Amino acid sequence: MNALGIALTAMAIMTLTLTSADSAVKPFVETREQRNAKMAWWREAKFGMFIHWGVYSVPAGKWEGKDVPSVGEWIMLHGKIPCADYQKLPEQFNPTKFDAAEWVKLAKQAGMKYIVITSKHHDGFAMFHSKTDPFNIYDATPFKRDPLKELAAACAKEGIKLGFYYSQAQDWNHPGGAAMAGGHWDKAQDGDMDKYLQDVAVPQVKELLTNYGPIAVMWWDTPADMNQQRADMLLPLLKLQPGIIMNNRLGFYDGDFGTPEQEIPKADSDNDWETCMTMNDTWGYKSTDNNWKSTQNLERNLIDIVSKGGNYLLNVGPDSLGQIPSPSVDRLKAIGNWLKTNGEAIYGTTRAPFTTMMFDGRATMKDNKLYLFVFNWPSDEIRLPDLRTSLQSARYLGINEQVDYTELPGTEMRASLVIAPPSHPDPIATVIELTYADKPVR
Ligand code: JFZ
Repeated sequence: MNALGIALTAMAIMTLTLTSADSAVKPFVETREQRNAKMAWWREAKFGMFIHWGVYSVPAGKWEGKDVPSVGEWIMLHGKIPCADYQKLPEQFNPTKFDAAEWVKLAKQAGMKYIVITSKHHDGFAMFHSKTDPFNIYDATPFKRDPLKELAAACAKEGIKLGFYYSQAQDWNHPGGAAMAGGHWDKAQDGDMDKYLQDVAVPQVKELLTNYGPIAVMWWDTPADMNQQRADMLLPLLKLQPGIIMNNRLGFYDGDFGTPEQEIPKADSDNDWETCMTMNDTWGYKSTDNNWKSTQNLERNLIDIVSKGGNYLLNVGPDSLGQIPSPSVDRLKAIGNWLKTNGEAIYGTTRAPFTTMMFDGRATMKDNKLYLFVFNWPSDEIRLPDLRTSLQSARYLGINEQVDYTELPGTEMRASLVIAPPSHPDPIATVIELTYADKPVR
């Protein structure tokens, strides 16, 4: 098996542990009401921007002229790059095109309600002005700016929630930091993990939760070698941000939401979850990766996820100048455009009252409304299962046409519905809003 194969196997094993509701312990004591209040904005939001940005955007997938077969942000491990060599990269990192306001505007234009950005990935390089350690974008680069400060200000201005990704356990550039998929390869990495946590992770998370205003999400990652005692060093820091929610990758403890990665779970569940996904095949920028998913695919993923009760955290990987790749920008703008007319059927909705669809599409609901998303129309008509309430009206959200529908007589209040195709279906999904007398349940 090659390096990528090994990494993929390791990831497949991790999927099992990170997406299943295992025996993890609840990290917080809270009532159902407190939890619902805390999760309310996130459940309403549905769609967020993930940003993987770090000094790995400088090599951008290539080391000594050769392609390193891995995702961009894992280049140090898969290239077995010595710490001393990797630590020279920041000298070349000067993202003068970085514009926090532009990124936040793009997220907003895409219809995204929150941003989660890598504050420190597994390479140990802090993307903020950390007083803990000079291996950071302010002290170690010619850039001399703190992008997270700028992003926090721009988010506050535009009403976008901000979350931080922080690789708490895996750190290849600090002695004692954990490493997965092959372990350590440089003597400089030898050290004590508890000491690393005490000297690096704890003070840095404290900085992140103190110096950047309101932080909505803490997005931990790869809990290699974490145990209760280690998690307990970090968990209390969340008290610095009342109302903050965290994912399920701290280790030992359960999180507020699950993190299926690059996949949309099949089963519906009442738990909160967020699918994170790339638009091409890498999280961190890679100059050679042009395997972009289509707008239709990304948009239908959002619909699929929301219809199953989840959130979609869609990734961008800015380059070493601080630019979001233009194929990502184009797709985000197209998605936002579609959401302008169809967003009502997405934001603040919950999963559909039925799981088996009788047509090629999905459904969501909100109060007394049911939203149908028809991906592909059959030549004749689509049908809906019986619901325990009566239909009052039907309209298309995105197309200017009357819905041609017939209610089939059923028992009282249990009519099923037949809808004829519109003359101009939407290639992403034709959205129909059905208004009922009551909450549409089966
Ligand atoms: C992790 C990181 O290693 C990766 O670089 C990226 O940041 C991604 C969002 O998260 O990768 C993982 C973590 C968990 C699984 C797979 C990849 N998993 O549970 O399958």
